[in-house]
Amino acid sequence: MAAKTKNAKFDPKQQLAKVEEQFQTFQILNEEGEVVNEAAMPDLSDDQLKELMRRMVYTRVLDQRSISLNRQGRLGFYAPTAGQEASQLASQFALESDDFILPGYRDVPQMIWHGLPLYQAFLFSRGHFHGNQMQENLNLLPPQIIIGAQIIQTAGVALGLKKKGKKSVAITYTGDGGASQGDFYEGLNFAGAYQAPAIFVVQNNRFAISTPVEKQSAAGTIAQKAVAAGIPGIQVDGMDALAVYAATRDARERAVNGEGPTLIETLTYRYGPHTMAGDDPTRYRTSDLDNEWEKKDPLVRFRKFLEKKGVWNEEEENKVIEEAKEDIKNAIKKADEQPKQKVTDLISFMYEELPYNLKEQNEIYKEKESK
Ligand SMILES: Cc1ncc(C[n+]2csc(CCOP(=O)(O)OP(=O)(O)O)c2C)c(N)n1
Ligand SMILES: [Mg+2]
Repeated sequence: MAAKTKNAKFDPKQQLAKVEEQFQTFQILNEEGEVVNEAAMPDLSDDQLKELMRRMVYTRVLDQRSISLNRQGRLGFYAPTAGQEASQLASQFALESDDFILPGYRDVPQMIWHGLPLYQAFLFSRGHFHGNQMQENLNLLPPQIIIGAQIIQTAGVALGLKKKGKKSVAITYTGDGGASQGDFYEGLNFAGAYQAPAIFVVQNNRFAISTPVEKQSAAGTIAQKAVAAGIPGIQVDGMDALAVYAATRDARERAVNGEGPTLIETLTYRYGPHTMAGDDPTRYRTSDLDNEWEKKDPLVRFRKFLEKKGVWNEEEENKVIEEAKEDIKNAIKKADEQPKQKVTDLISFMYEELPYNLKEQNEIYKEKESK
């Protein structure tokens, strides 16, 4: 018979419950646009609050227009963003321009507000390489299509910033599905070990294409996955722009002060399909669930808050909608005017010096393209 030990009473249920109770959802604005957490209110001026609203309204229009441009065959790959505006834009709003963003395919809005010209976002959608050619001073990497691959890269970019003594951070975005990838754990662990100034945002929109988050993981929250990496993690109401901003700003401050990385889980929802490639959300989501989340809408909530403060009104909003439509029209025109991409461009952009086999191919394509 095994000897009884005095202190070995181990209660696995208690252990998990104790971890999970530390990851209550952080919220500042409730669904009615009322402040429910005054102490956590971020220090934003009225002009800054309006600017954040402007970006959310603009981005909602961009999403609607992108979907219809895609249907007309004028855009290519497109992953809808409506519903995720607070999660995407309020986190980007907490950054400085020298911070690096390593986005996923759904994160084009953050890239635009970090400085990517709109016509280049459209070129990215069309698979044109110029969409991924960032201007020298633009701290953006191209959107990653391979799920989770940018997590490890972010740990590396952040470590590089630290080694160079920069007071800036690397931030990355992935989804609930991305948090199931091996790369996710490696990236968090590495960034924790080196106390790299990284922010890992998991936009938990509850589905990885058609797979619900409950089937992805036994963990009660994604935020708690930070614990095993020895870094702070927080679950945020991702439909609440102020909470997302505050959590990201705090994470940034800790990172630049040498206190290492943070994992932020934003609870959000995508109203549209996964991408415009043809999935049908009605086959994996109920209309009850859609309705439940649409009631939490980030624009509605923030609008109510700003209107009560007397800094936003319908006229203001209509101005933004018109401005967005005009910008989109001009950007599509500019994208249309770009020269078609050539195979020789792709080859020469990839290498400083061409390997012999590509030299041969380059010559063949040069010949073809000259005709
Ligand atoms: C490594 C890898 N596996 C599978 C895919 C195919 N795929 C594309 S998107 C996606 C779901 C991702 O879901 P999630 O991480 O929750 O992000 P969301 O699209 O919801 O924003 C999958 C499985 C991929 N692109 N890369
Ligand atoms: Mg998802």
